[in-house]
Amino acid sequence: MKQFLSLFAMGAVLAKTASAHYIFSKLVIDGEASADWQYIRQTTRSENYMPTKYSNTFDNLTPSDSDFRCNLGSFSNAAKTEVAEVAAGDRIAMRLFYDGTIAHPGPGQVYMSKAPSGNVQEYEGDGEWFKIWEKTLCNKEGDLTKTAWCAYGMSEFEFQIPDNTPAGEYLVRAEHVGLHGAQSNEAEFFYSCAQIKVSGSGNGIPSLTYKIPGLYNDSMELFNGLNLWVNTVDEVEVDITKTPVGDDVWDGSRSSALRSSSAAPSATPSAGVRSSIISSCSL
Ligand SMILES: [Cu+2]
Repeated sequence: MKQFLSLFAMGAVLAKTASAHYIFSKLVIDGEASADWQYIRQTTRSENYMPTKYSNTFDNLTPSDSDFRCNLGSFSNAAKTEVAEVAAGDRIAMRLFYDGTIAHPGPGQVYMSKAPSGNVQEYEGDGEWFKIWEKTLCNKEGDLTKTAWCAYGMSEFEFQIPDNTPAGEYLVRAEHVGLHGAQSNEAEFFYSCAQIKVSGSGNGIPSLTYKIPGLYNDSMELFNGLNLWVNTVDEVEVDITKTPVGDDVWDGSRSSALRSSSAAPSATPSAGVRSSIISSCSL
């Protein structure tokens, strides 16, 4: 009976791995992985590893919804999700459920957002987000449908909390976007949020911030129109630059220069412009 059960459990794991889908569930601090959902808000989806898409959706969830912040229903689990203590400058990682690996081509990024009240367990993520990590094309001669992308094959995203990050409680949102269905508006977004408390005496100010939802829309060719089997690497790079994926990451400084494409009096010009483009898909 025991053997039967373990074979059954193995089969379940294999079935999930075979779906090629994934979600970040573990936080890694000092090389030690947490339990699943200990520090990362668990989604309430029945199949938690399924992607969020603009069309042909699962659970009716799209990147235009407020649950695009930390995944469907996850705010209902915020209070029971622990808050990990880290210092500004620490390197940490967010690791995939079932020790899966990323099996889709596309960029990976990590965003942070400070809980205005000081308590991240009560924070819905409706404030300002800034980007601290980005991986796009690492091997431009490689296969655009696979290994050309840095994140392809990764089992975790490892990143540094910028040195000058002000102390406080934050959501940390890791995201991978599979672009293999972008030609039919079916880019796949995989993401979830950790809850952390940053210590230190940092006084940096992120130079470019975004709202979620709002930072992406399906007028962006990268997510809707790009065809990895047809387009050239140069075309992919142009499409990247027209989205937040192409924006510089915040390095922790107080006065990092705004990107030329978003040079304007407001601190968040491109986010504002982006959120004014109304998605044509609002399933
Ligand atoms: Cu997929």
